[in-house]
Amino acid sequence: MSLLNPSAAGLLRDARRIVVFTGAGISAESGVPTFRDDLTGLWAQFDAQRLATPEAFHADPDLVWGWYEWRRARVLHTEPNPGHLAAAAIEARVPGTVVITQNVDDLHERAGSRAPVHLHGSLFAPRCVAEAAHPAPVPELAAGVGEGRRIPPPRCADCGWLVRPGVVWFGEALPEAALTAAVDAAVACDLLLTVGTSGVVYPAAEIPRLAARSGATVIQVNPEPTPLDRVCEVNLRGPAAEILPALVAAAWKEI
Ligand code: BV8
Repeated sequence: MSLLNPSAAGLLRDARRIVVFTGAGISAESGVPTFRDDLTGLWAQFDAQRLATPEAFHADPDLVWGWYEWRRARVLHTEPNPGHLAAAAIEARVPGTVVITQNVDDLHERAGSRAPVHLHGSLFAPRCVAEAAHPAPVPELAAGVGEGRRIPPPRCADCGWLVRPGVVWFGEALPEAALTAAVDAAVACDLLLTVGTSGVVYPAAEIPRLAARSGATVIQVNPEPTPLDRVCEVNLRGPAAEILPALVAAAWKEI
């Protein structure tokens, strides 16, 4: 049942078990393109969804590794924005808050979030193609990576196979521990903030829906409507870097 004129700040202030669920939109104002932003330069001719697959990597490892290194370079040259900082502020204020992200950047960590749950892996966790148990060192960025170029991936020091990005590609299973932690947090929470996601990639997109089914209140922060509108109690239309800090200030300034 919708609360009449719910006060999002009041909902946040009164919540005891909070999940902050984020997608590429929370990193947009740090200058990191969202997953659906048109790709530029060398990647302009490709569709992200087709590049983010094992098939694409096996067909052209240098192209796909070059794309991920280009993305990693962009993340290294940017900073967390007030949206990431607000998520960390909620964590600091409400013990037990869980940040769950679909993003592969490290901006939540750099904003102070203790242990974000990475449903789709990380740009900073390369690993052996053959053996997930063979983590690989994060390499130095190759010369010219910023312009977007093909870069041959390194080789695994343990077995000599190619090293791949430590992300979850389309058609790959999510890391079991991360998915279990996300599901447990969604079922247990009383408030879930879904921030900057199109809510169309599964099974991650199921998390806000699961929280709603489990009785939590869901608040969405996104400039655009998404399929998650229908499970949200409150839709805050606008950019995360503006809305989230204002929400946190309103929630706890009122005390
Ligand atoms: C799997 C890592 C099975 C890589 C990514 C039903 C159930 C299960 C699976 C499926 C299913 N139906 C279809 C599938 C298959 C597929 C899928 O969901 N396809 C979609 C396209 C329909 N799912 C999979 O393949 C998953 N695996 O199911 O495996 C399996 C099981 C067992 C054994 C073997 C196999 C794996 C999916 C993971 C793919 N990897 N990322 C990389 O980053 O390169 S997904 C990638 O896209 C992101 O991580 C994210 O999760 C997803 C969507 O991106 P968003 O974060 O939402 O970003 P997006 O650009 O879409 O939207 C940005 C939003 O921000 C917008 O709404 C915009 O309005 C908003 N915004 C913009 N600016 C701002 C803002 N918001 C706030 N402030 C702003 N300033």
